[in-house]
Amino acid sequence: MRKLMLGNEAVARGAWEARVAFGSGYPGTPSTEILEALAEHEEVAVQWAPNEKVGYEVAMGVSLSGHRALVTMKHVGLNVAADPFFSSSYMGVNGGLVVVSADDPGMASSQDEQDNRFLAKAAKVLMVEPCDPEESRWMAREAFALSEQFDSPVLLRMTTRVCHQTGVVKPQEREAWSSRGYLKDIPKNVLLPSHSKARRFKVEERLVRARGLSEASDRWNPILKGSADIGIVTSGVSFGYVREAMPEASILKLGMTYPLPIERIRLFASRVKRLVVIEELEPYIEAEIRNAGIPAVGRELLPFTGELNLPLVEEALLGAPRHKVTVDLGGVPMPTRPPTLCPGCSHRGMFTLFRDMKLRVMGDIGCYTLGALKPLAAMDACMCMGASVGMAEGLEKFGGPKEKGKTIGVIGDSTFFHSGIPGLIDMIVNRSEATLVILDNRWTAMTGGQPHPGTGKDIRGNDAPQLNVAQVCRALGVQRVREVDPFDLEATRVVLEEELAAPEVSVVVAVAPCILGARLKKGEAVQIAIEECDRCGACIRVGCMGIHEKDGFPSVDPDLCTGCRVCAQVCEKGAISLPGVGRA
Ligand SMILES: Cc1ncc(C[n+]2csc(CCOP(=O)(O)OP(=O)(O)O)c2C)c(N)n1
Repeated sequence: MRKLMLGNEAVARGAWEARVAFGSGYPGTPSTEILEALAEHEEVAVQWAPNEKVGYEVAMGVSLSGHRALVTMKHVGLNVAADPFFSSSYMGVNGGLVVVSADDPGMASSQDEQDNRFLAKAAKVLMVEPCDPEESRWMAREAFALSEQFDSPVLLRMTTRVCHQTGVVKPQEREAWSSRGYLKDIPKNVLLPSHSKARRFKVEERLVRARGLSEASDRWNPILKGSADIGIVTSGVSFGYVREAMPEASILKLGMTYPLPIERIRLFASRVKRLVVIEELEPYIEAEIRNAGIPAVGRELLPFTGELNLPLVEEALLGAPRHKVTVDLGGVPMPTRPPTLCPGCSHRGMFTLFRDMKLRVMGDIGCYTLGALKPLAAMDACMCMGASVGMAEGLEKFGGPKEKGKTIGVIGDSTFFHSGIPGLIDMIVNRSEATLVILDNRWTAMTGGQPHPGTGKDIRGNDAPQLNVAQVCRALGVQRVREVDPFDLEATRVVLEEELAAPEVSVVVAVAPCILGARLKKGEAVQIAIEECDRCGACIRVGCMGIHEKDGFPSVDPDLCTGCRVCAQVCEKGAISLPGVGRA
């Protein structure tokens, strides 16, 4: 039987075939669909974690129980989980543990382009890299056995194009595998320095054994014999481009990229006139090859940033591209679709206020990061998940007396549960006077509407325990916690002003569900009394697709407008209203 599957779905399928008992992770493009697909198998326990570190640690506990576990995340998620990732390398596993890192070359939806192959090497964890959905299936499946064979977590390194390509997969029967049972082993599992020193040698021993497999395996690291004029070493999605650009070449396709089979590469190199390495992002493989004294080129032929594609690889190998990446819309230019908050988004009013109140806004990652874009332009910084809280604390402390009461941190609710809480604790105990706004829209909206601890749903949509953001803040010790309706601009402004003026840490929780996540019915569109409009443009500057300028006047698109009335509230002339409700 064959099936069309997304790379991410194929990973879930492979894990299921390997009888994985448990899957965890935190959403993040391009990894999110893996757990969602795994959750379709009722017999597997699947859950979202509040962050990647916790997801990793729960999976590690499952592994200790003797069962197989999968944990998924995007590349920057592995930074969050780096502590258990590095340490678990010393502990090893009981039931197989497979860690998916979905890297994002080209930064389609990420703040950086880090190449996590270096993290596998730094942590001394085995790494495999599929090139398409069928490989994603079988590599995910086999990675569990590898993990047990070498007593190591295995990093399944995906990239955007592998995660999100659809291809033919050959699903197999499930393995006959059952739990190994819990094994108490204190010297192995309690990482006291004295134990770790012994484990350190075990790590090296296992890498020697794993290198042996990597060197010998035609399955993991196949050689495709071709012309002796050129030999290409490649891995992951780049393999597809190489095959298409130069089908006649000899190719060493690396599926296991840590440990690298350096003697296999040396032998391959000795049989060709010229060795070229085609890999996306950093020269990870190439550097190892050159370090081993094997002459090779690669980096100088390729761009140092972004995804590869067929024309780029053709240019590198043939001197000029033979294909172009084009989308033929029959002569019609491709419309641009700049990212923007949805009509009816509960974040828009808050950012309109931030802008109009001229606040210094330390932002965070989520849909609301779009508040940094024009016409709102109401976010001054955004670094990584959870950072808004600490950065607001730091900036407020040293922002200067004239800016007192002007610094605000803004964070989404999923991000608050992910990594905002320790920052808030820091604010409390270090006597910060900054104000934190938590945008409590009840969903992890940015990544497609996954539930989080404040949603009250689990990954399968069943009811789940629900944490209340304001209660959590009060329980931590914040004395000033206020809840507001972010669609009521005036009331929210008053609360913001009061909390910014307070000489102690304060939290404002903006409670309004995500219109998409909560599947809210679109309300009736607002209407404009054009004769009262003085064309000041305030309504356009809320940055909503539902209202735009036409012939010098604002015009409402009734199909998009949800009737949220943010534009109505900024209209000083009172020219915008909901039918039957009267003016704002
Ligand atoms: C460490 C890390 N993990 C995951 C992501 C992907 N990601 C970006 S924002 C976000 C959460 C957004 O949810 P929330 O804070 O509730 O804001 P919303 O999008 O709902 O407005 C996620 C999961 C990331 N950027 N970094």
